[in-house]
Amino acid sequence: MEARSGPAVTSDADILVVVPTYNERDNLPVLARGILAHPGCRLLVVDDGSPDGTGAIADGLAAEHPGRVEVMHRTGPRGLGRSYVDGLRHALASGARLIFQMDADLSHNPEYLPALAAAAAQYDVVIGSRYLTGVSVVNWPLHRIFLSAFANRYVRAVIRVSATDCTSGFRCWRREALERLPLDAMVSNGYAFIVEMLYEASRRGCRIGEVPIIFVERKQGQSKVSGRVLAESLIVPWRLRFRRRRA
Ligand SMILES: Nc1nc2c(ncn2[C@@H]2O[C@H](COP(=O)(O)OP(=O)(O)OP(=O)(O)O)[C@@H](O)[C@H]2O)c(=O)[nH]1
Ligand SMILES: [Mg+2]
Repeated sequence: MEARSGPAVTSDADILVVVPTYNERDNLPVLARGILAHPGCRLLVVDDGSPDGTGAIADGLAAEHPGRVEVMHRTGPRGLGRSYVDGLRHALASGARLIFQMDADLSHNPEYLPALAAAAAQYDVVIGSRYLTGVSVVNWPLHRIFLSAFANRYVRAVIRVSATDCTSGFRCWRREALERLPLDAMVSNGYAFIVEMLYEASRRGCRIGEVPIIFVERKQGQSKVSGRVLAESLIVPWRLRFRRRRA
């Protein structure tokens, strides 16, 4: 992946990209190359003991790019939310000015990093949105498009956030905004964590911006989205709303 022209990410930008991985051995090296093509970017891989050896591949990348690639090897219960809590805490401790979250499966193209980083000059959090200009997804069957579009409308209505893509996992945070989130008190362990972060940011008055991205369905490896994960995604928005009302 080559960097497309766009606003420059300068070498002193101090950007850390946090990428949770579970069985992404074929995708991770390609993603890392795309991220490291931007001089100001570092990569933190948060691997959940992937049985396919993704953790060892990440260690190889860290050895190849000292100071630019770091790896957290998690043990104990796995989960996207849990991995993000650990990874984002580490990102804040590392002093990064901008902190990205993105998937490892090449659905999120690192070519968009500069555009999201540039928008973070005006917003506290910038979302890479699939729905800002119609529906920008590649290789999704029709039922998947409907499911995602429905999920987004549902989430927006329940948590009352106006962003077009509340479930996108491609985001850029200013560190001051991330510091305000209650990372220790999040209720979701899985994919709903993405929604919960946005809800908490919105409640705290963060300015939420969006940049259009084209999302490409994964070609290698398997999705980890299960029925349980989907159920959590339906329930968590309501939990958030009513928990806060009582609080
Ligand atoms: N550390 C960690 N990462 C995870 C876990 N589950 C998923 N991931 C990572 O989270 C990202 C998103 O997971 P996907 O399975 O692609 O989920 P998705 O993008 O919603 O679903 P697809 O569109 O079907 O790919 C990928 O980088 C996964 O490797 C987990 O339990 N722990
Ligand atoms: Mg995916």
